[in-house]
Amino acid sequence: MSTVYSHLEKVRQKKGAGYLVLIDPDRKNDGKLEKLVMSVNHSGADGILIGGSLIMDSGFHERAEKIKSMAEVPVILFPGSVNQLGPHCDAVFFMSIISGRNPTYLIGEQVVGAPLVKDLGLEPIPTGYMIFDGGGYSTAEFMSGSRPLPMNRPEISVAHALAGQYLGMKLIYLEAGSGAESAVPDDTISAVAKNIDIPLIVGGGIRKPEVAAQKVKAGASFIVTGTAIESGGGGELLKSFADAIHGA
Ligand code: 1GP
Repeated sequence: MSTVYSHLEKVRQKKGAGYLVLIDPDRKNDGKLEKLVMSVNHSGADGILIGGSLIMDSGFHERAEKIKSMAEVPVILFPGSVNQLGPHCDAVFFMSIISGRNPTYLIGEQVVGAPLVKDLGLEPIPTGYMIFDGGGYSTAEFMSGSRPLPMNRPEISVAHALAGQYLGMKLIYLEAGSGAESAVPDDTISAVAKNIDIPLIVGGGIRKPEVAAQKVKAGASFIVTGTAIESGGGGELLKSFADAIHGA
């Protein structure tokens, strides 16, 4: 059976790296969803992530359904909490915040969510999530109550990513936080990429296609952008991101 994980692996093998666009199914994107998903469909991006650290109303699942119904690429749930689990996706990043020491986000939410993932028949993709200090107090950091990794100590990041791999994670996600002032630095990405054998996702604070390409050259297997699409960059910007990432 073809899985979303095998799709991601194929993208990585064929294109060198992939582009995932994050759409936050929050009320701030109400009324814009159709345009956002159409832009992604026509951009050459390899998948859509849906999720957010904090959702400000009860419309998450309705918007997720809308996104899934229009998407022409796989939709992966990137949940900020167990409340975001639902049927409107092809797979879920089954994440543990391995950079933190908060048991709720290391194993607590996962125990609550696992039976729901099974009941919904979702494909879980075990993902080691590592939050960095991107220069401000990010929502992900605040909501998870976890201390972020320093940007300037690559050896600490390598040790965490290796621990994630040895625990059986299938992906490692280096997160600077949505809208971060600074993206995860190239030397940290390359140190981690050289030491692990599983795909490496990098996101947070990547605003320009050339920066995305630089992160791929450093060793990222997938780039995530969220703010870029929400800030009105439109289809052209997404296409430039996809081209830069695939061409790097
Ligand atoms: C956040 O990594 C993603 O979880 C995307 O970040 O919104 O800064 O692109 P941006």
